Amino acid sequence: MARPLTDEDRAHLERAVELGRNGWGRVHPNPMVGCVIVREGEVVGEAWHEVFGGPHAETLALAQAGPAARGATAYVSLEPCRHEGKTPACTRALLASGIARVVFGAADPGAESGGGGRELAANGVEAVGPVFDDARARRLNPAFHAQYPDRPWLALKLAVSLDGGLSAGPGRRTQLTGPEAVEMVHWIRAGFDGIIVGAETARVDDPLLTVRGVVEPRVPPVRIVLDPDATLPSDAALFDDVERVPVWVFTSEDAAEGELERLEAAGAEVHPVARSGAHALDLRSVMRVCREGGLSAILCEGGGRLGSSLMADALVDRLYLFVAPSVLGAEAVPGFRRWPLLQAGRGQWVSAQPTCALGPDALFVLDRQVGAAPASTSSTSG
Ligand code: AOF
Ligand code: ZN
Repeated sequence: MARPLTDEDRAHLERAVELGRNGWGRVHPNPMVGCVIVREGEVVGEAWHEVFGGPHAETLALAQAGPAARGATAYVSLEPCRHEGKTPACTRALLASGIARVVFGAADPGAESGGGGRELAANGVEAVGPVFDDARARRLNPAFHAQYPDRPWLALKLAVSLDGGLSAGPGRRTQLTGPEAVEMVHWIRAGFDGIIVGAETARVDDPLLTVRGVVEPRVPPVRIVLDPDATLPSDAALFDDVERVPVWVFTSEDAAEGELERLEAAGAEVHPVARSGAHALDLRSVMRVCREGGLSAILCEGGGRLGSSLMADALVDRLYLFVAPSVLGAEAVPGFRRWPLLQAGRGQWVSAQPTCALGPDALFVLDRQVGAAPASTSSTSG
């Protein structure tokens, strides 16, 4: 019979979650997982899943603990796997070590990897979990738990002024946030396998969209541009290091053949999809192609029109909302253009992480509550 969790148990489990976060950008599409081993109140092992394909958190923590694992408690942020994947099953390693008790946070939903808790219990280990409900599990490893068949898990990054503006005026690049927020954006990018922008943003900002921060992603995210009329210039900065980091350009199926060839010659992988209206692409088709192309988590970085369309189509799972303490005034491009639609029951947003101060700016991380997504409506891009 499993004992109820103490405050100490919960603190060790939270520490395991915190350790797991060190895997951001490195373990994707695997989940981030941390493990703490405690014997008689003393921590004898602490580790995390460090890189995709590498040893799991439990294996590394057990190696640290050595013989001290016998009779100890292992706290793991995810249910220990029971399958032989790229690495041996963690349930086997835990059983072999003589661990007496395992407390795990989230359930592993995998058909083969899941069920480790039951297997441990059947073999005489006191197994406690899942301690976290589905909502907490999704907040920690959203793309891993979402696994949508027809689209990637999608986050939208927005930086707005106090009065909700994106830039000082149409076609004007406005740097709203400070260097701390910019550094955070590079950290966020590292955990995604694609970064998507509209053609207007690609033209006006001429961004690189590469990751240039403290975390070097295991696989650099693909740069994706939605460009219905195939107008992205061949000398766009995106193409500078296209050999290292791919560029995908989505155009409409009726874009001029010569322009598609020009973009391919510049180094782009071109994906023609159906239009939605005169100036937009069908976003669901774009998402399907991304998913089929192996992207399980993508980050949209603008512009306002694309972000609003993704919101209107209920395709946004997470918002990274940066708010800068400036006022842009009446000429500003509004960040929340079509957001009133959300107020008609189109989604509830809940805080996924504590709000954080980044120099003068604030970052809110909000997740759409599962089950709050309505059917798709219109699509546009820009
Ligand atoms: C754990 N501990 O640290 C992680 C787990 O291909 P593999 O062998 O690396 O297995 C990947 C799967 O294992 C992954 O999809 C998830 O179900 C689980 N991840 N499990 O016990 C860990 N990273
Ligand atoms: Zn494992």
